[in-house]
Order: sequence, then structure tokens, then C-alpha cells
Amino acid sequence: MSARKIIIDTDPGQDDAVAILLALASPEELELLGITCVAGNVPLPLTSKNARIVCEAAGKTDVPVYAGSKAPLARPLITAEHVHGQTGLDGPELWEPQMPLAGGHGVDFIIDTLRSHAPGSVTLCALGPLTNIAAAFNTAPDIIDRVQEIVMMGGAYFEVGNITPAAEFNIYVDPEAAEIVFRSGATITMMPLDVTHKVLATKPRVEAIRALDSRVGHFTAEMLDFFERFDVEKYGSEGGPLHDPCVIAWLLQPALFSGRHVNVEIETSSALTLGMTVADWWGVTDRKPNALFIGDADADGFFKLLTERLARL
Ligand SMILES: [Ca+2]
Repeated sequence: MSARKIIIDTDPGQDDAVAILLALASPEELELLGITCVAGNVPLPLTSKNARIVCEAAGKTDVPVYAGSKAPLARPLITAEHVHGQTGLDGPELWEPQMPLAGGHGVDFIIDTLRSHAPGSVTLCALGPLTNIAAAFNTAPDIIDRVQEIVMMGGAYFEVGNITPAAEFNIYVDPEAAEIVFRSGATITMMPLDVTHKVLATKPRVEAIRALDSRVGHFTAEMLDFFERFDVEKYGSEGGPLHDPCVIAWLLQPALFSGRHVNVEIETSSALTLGMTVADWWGVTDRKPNALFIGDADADGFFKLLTERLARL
């Protein structure tokens, strides 16, 4: 079987970085056509720099990295330095990347790539606010039917919100973009906090990655050392949740996950619940299912996969 073609749309972010590394370590299954960066965890100049640092850490500098949208579609940007640190990648010692940014806008890259490949042959992996993907759908509605699948990290239902009591960060930052994507008719698999909060980088799991004793192993372990602080303090959990890598792990080993096809609508107006992903888990409406809402994961299996793949870099 040939590798599945993917674009990673991202706002690195330590967990984004681990997701990118997992994809770069899996060329048999995933052909990474390009990385498009979006403003989210930190502003665009930092996310587009961090994505290149991650590629350089992996020694994979031939992947084009594009800068995309610098602000949400209709709102001022909200960032999350309180989780990710001032750089977005706090933890390891960072460097100025040698890799240049690819020429052109990330949104144009998404449009051009979907138009130039066979319909149904390119998967979009969305690891940040959905601004770039919504902007691409707005500009070029013809590409929506050409998307194989959108696999995204975002939202929450039973687990409720992290940035507000009701909303998860990626959706809250750009709810209008999320609404466009969820109403687009594209095939969507979502990794909400309900599942990502079960995939915790506990001490023994981080130490297994550090014990790889490679550049990538140390880089990853040092990011996770920093990243766990926020969640350990807030939730009393045993480590930081590896939100975004769930997206890539799903593509590699879907059997690690389980969920339900449900209807998910995005709240875009309420001051109280803005950005909430209203998931009809119990089927109490006649709204048509539009997303596979993942609710559970085999966390040990996930870390076995991650550690084994990082060892290849
Ligand atoms: Ca992210």
C-alpha cells in the first residue's frame, strides 16, 4: 500500500511538535506533503519558526513549511503562553532554524495541493485553530470534495473546556472557522479533550523516550518535561496530555482509538459557551452525524507506537 498523503496544519506547541515528529518518523505510512502554520498557541512568526526547528531536530529539512493565517477569521488572536511558554516550544534549548520558509501562503498551498492531487487522496491533519482550512474552503469551495479526510485535534464534550469552562482552545480561538469546517460536509475525525486527556506523558513514558538517547529523544523529553507543568498543576494529572499526536497516531493505528459518529455543532455567539463543540453523543436530535468523535484510546499502545517511531529518527 502506498503512503497516505497528508498536510499538517499546526501551531507548535510542544504537542504539535511531537505530532510532527511522529509523522516524520513514519514515511512508510505517511507522505508529508507540507506543513502549514497558523497562529494559535503563540503568534504566527513563532509557530512558523517552531515548525522548522522541529523538522531540523528530526533531520528532515526537505518538507516545505509555509506560514499561513496570522489571526482568526473574525476575531483577535488569543494565545496560550501560559501552557506552552513564551516561545511555544519551551523546554529544550532552541535555535534559529536554517531552513527557510517556503514561498507563498499556507492557505494557497492547501488549495493548490488539493487541486493538483487526485480527489480523495490528501488528508488534512489539523493541530491548531481551523483558520487556514476554513480560509481555504472559503476561497476555493471546489476543494472541499477533494479532501480525503480531516483529522483534527479540538473540542471537548464530557471533559468540558480547557480555555473556558465550556470550550477547548483550538475551537475557542476561531469558532467561525470551526463552524465552516464542521458544516463543510468533509469527512471529519476529531480528537477532543475527552480522548487526549487519557493520553498522558507520565514520568515513566517520558523517561522511555529520553532513554532513546538520541537528539530527537532528548528534544522530545525536554519539551514534555516543560509541557507537563500546566496540566499536573491544573488537573492533578500524572503528565501532560499529548493532544495533537493523537491525530497522527489515528492515521497510523486507528485500532488504538474508539468513538462514535455524531453530530457536532459549534457555538459561535454565546458569551458563556463560545467555541463549545455541542456533540449529540446520545442522538437526541435529528441532526445528521458530521464527525467521528473519538472518546477513548489505548494510552499504553499509543506510547509504545510513539517511542518506537521516535527511535527511527
Ligand atoms: Ca496545536
